[in-house]
Amino acid sequence: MMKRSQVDRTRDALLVVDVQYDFCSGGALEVPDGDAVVPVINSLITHFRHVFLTQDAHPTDHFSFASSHEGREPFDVIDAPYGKQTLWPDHCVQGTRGAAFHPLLLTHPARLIVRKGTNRDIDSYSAFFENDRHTPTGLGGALKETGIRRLFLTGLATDFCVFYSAMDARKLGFDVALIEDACRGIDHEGSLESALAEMQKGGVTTARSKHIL
Ligand code: VGL
Ligand code: ZN
Repeated sequence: MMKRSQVDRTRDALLVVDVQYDFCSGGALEVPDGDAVVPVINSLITHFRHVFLTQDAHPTDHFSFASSHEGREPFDVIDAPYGKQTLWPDHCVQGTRGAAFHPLLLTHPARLIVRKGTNRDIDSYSAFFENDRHTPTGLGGALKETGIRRLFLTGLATDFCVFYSAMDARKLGFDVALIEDACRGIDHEGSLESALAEMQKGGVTTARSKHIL
């Protein structure tokens, strides 16, 4: 638990991961209670000068879609050239409603929106590196050039895109705090519990929105 602390408007950034229709209720890859993060994130956004958003944005025939692999079902795991890849229902297809941000999310204060998963042949969970764990999205450089030292992480899903973003941010040398009430997980076969345990081991601290506001 973090001590009550004020946000440092110069060095802290809020990272809002994938708060899009398809991860919210009625979406193609619905995260249980996903919509609940929206009012929490909106109240946080006004306290930060530096707000960064990510947007999952796949082409129609994306490699991570079960529909791109004959005889495969969502949540099957296959061997990709870059390692294991979980297969998903078609989601966040570029230019569709499912890829749009939740309509109530305050997106306008964001200084940068990072699209990821745009390359057909490789998935991208992390806001920083594609799933080959190597190809950068550019966000790390943008944060460093902006003088950011600490990241507050919010969004969907805690056990996939938020988790990989948090771990990569630590690798890049940022301090990272997960805002628990501003995230929700998919929680497939224990993925939420193991993600939380790994983040803790990796030096990601946790906070609740009321403690940082
Ligand atoms: C995500 C699975 C596939 C996420 C994105 O935002 O956590 N999960 N694409
Ligand atoms: Zn995706």
